Amino acid sequence: MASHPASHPASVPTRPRASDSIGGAFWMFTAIVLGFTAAAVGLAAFLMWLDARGDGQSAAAPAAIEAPADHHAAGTAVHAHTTAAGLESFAGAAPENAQDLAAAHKPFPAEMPAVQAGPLAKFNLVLTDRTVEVAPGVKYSAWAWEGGAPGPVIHVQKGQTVQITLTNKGAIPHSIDFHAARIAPNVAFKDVMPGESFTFRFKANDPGVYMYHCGTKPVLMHIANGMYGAIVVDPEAGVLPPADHDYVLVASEWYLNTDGLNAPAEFNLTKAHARQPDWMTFNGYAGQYVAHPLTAKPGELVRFWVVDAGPSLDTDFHVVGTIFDAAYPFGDMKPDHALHGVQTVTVPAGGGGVFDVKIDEPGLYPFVSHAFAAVDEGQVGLLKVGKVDGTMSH
Ligand SMILES: [Cu+2]
Repeated sequence: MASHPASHPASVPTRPRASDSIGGAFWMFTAIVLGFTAAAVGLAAFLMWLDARGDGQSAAAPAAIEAPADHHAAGTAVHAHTTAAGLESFAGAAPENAQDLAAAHKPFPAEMPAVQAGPLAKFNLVLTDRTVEVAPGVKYSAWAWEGGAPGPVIHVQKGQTVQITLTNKGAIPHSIDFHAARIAPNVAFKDVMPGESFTFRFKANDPGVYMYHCGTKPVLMHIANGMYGAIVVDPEAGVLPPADHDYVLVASEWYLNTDGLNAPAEFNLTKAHARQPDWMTFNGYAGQYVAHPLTAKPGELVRFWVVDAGPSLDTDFHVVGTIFDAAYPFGDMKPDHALHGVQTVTVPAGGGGVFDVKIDEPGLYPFVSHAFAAVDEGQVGLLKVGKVDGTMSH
């Protein structure tokens, strides 16, 4: 695809208009949903974008990454070279049947599961080495969970005791670090050997939405390989206005050593250090909620519980076409700390945030990381409000 001839922007007809300058990948995914007969429009923009990225590749580039010892002489120019990196990007790689694969993909369930009854909530988490798909037709050799990446959403009530049993079916030691816990890490987050299980408990006293992840070294690699998930700790009843829909989104990046189209790609440490992902996703798969939108009825309160698993990039959460009625930055759930009427809120790597929207007008409302490279790399979904002509029924 990188050899696709460059197209002039003027050759792209009837590019859809929107309040945001939305990238090629977004329109490719959107085209699937909206049923544009001109799906090629999005694809053409997408290929142009790929070509632009391809221009940055050169044999000389790796030398630029090896920064010279004389930092004063290097100045900002070398820095710019480093961030441009010249690393080979596989962003946007897609087989010819990508649209069919996107439609056939079973999306990660974003709906928050129910809380278990009683004072003790028990969860079994099983780690395993498995191939996952991170985008249509793009396979990745992950260290993940039995269901893929992210791991299952854990939902508890403030005051519950949480019992975690971690079973390691992988080939190397792993562990689990719960950001919602106040507990000695050397005791609870210790390495679990292959074939073994480990159980620990903590009391969920702090409401919010938190990351959990493998904390075994090198942590960057264990997280980038898929070993993360979200835990929601509900505040006491009555603290938050009741939501009609609770959707959990785990943002993350994928760093690939190949395009993953023929054989599974593996982790690329150089790209991870350069923070140059190939794909960025909500719940592990590029654009899955574009092909399979989340839904609400007009006027309903939709609450997004967002975790950014990283491993390294922030998520600038934004819903196109509306404004947050309430935002709980960093997952601070105290109502008098909430923000109102704000457009975009950063969710830091390793952090969370909670966002309420109430949309009256039927339509398709994209939710994105408004750091727009993330959108081109797959961190985009749709909230379908009410009945929208020309979209799938669900
Ligand atoms: Cu691990």
